Amino acid sequence: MDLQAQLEELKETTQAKLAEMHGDHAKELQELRVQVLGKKGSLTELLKGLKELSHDMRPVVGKQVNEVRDVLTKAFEEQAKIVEAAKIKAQLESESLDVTLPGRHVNLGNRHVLTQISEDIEDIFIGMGFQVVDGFEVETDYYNFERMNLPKDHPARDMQDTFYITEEILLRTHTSPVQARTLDKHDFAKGPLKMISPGRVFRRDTDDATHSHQFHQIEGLVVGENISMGDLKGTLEMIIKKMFGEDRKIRLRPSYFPFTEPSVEVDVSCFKCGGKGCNVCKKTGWIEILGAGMVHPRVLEMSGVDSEKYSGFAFGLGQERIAMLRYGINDIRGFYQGDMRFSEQFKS
Ligand code: FA5
Repeated sequence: MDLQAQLEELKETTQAKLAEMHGDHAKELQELRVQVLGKKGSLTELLKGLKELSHDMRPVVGKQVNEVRDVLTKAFEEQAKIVEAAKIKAQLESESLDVTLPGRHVNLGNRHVLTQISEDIEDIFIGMGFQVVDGFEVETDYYNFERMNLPKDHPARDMQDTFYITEEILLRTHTSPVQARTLDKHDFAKGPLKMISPGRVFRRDTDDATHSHQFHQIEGLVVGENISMGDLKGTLEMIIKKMFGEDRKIRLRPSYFPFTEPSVEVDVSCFKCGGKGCNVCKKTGWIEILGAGMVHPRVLEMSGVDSEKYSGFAFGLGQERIAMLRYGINDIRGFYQGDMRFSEQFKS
C-alpha cells in the first residue's frame, strides 16, 4: 500500500474507533491519542516514509499528512468533550439530592445546670458592680482555716473535715479563703471591695439527697466604710427573690461561723412539701442554702485592713441547693452522674 493510502486508512480507522467510544472512556481516549498522534505514534511512523518519495510527491503527501493530523486532532478534541460531559453527568447523577427526604437532627449540647445557675448569679452581681474572682480548689491550711479565724485546734474545724494532700495542703472546704486572698490585695483608697467567687469545694461529708462530698459554692464579700447587717439582709433578699420568685418564703437563723460575727444561716421553704416536712427537707420544711454574717474584725486585721474604719459582710451559698430549689430536683447526686436524661431537662 502506498503512503497516501496508508494515511487515508489511519485516518479512517482512527475516526471509526473514536465513533465507537461513548461514555466515560477518558483513559482509552488518551491511549489512542498517544498511539496515533504521539511522538512515537502511527502518524510519526508514516512520516518516516516521506524521504523515500520522489521530489514531486513529497509536498503533496506532506500536505496530506498535515490534513490528516488536523482532522484527527479535531476529532480527538471533540471526543474529549463528549467524555468530559459524560463524566459530569455521571457525577451529577451519583450526587443527586432527594430534597423530599426528612432532615437529620443535629443534637446541640447545653450548659450544665450548675454552670447556668452560676452564670445567672454572676450576672446579677456584675450588674451591681461586683467583680468575679477565681480561687484555688487546692488550698493551703493557712488560707482555708487559719486566715478564716480557725486556728489548728479550733473545734469548728470538725464541721469541715476534708481531703488532705499534705499536712498543710488540702482540698478547700469552702470558697471563703478567696475572701482573705482578695482582701490581701485590695487597695481601699480606690473604694470598697465588692466581689463574688464561684467554685468547687470538698468535704468529708457522707453523700445523701442533699449532701455531696464535692459541691459548689459562691462566695460573696463586701468590705467598705459603714457596711451594716442591713446591707447583708437586703442583698440576700434581693438575690433569693430574683432566683426563686417573690413569694418564696425565707428565714434567717442565728448561727455560728468563726469568720463572721454575728452569723446567720438562710433557709428557703422546701420546694417539695412547701414547708410541711418531707424526706428532702428532713421533715423541717426548710432547706438551708447559705451561710453569712458580718466579717469578723480579726479576718480584716489579718489582711492588714483597719477594722475600726472598715466593716463588711460575707456569704457563701450552695449552688446545688439553689438549683434543687429552683427546679425541684430531689437528689443532689443527679448533678454529677452525667445522665443525659437529667442534663437535657435544663436546656437554656
Ligand atoms: C460555709 O461553707 C461558709 N464558708 C459560708 C459562709 C461564707 C458563712 C461567708 C459566712 C460568711 P456552710 O458549711 O454552712 O458554710 O456551707 C454553705 C452552704 O453550702 C450551705 O448553706 C449549703 O447550701 C452548702 N453545703 C454545705 N455542705 C454541703 C454538702 N455536703 N453538699 C451540698 N451542699 C452543701
